[in-house]
Amino acid sequence: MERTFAMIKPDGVRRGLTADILARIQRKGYRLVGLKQMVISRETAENHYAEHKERPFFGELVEFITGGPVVAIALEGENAILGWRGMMGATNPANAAPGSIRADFATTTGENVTHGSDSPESAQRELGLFFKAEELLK
Ligand code: DAT
Ligand code: MG
Repeated sequence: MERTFAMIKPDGVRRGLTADILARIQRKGYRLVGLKQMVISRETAENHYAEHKERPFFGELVEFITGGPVVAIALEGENAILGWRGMMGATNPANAAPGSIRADFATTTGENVTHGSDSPESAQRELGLFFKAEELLK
């Protein structure tokens, strides 16, 4: 069993896609072990996306991700890290596999509806950044 951090980004929440995305996760068979709606602080956003600090889009990325409520999700399941990345599709929706969330719901890289940790190390770091231990099911 593996845990990963998933997020419905502000564009997804604003556009009313929360229920659809949660339904996909549940149909897949992942267990929701943490779930909350929140507005991300600038500090948490800069920490979450620290690997992109030097990229030209970093400022816009932080503005975007702090610009409205998100849904923070802790998922559990077999191979959940890669499995959830697969369900999301490629970062650029133009390259996302047909039927993936980003292919179905997004048109631009900057506003691509969902986030998912990309490795066991990222998953552990991001789950710790967004959830207190007592907010996660055992
Ligand atoms: P992913 O979200 O698929 O893990 P990433 O970690 O490379 O992708 O980038 C994080 C987010 O930053 C991505 O979801 C959207 C934004 N982003 C990435 N590359 C971008 C670009 N070239 N222009 C604008 N935004 C970009
Ligand atoms: Mg990433």
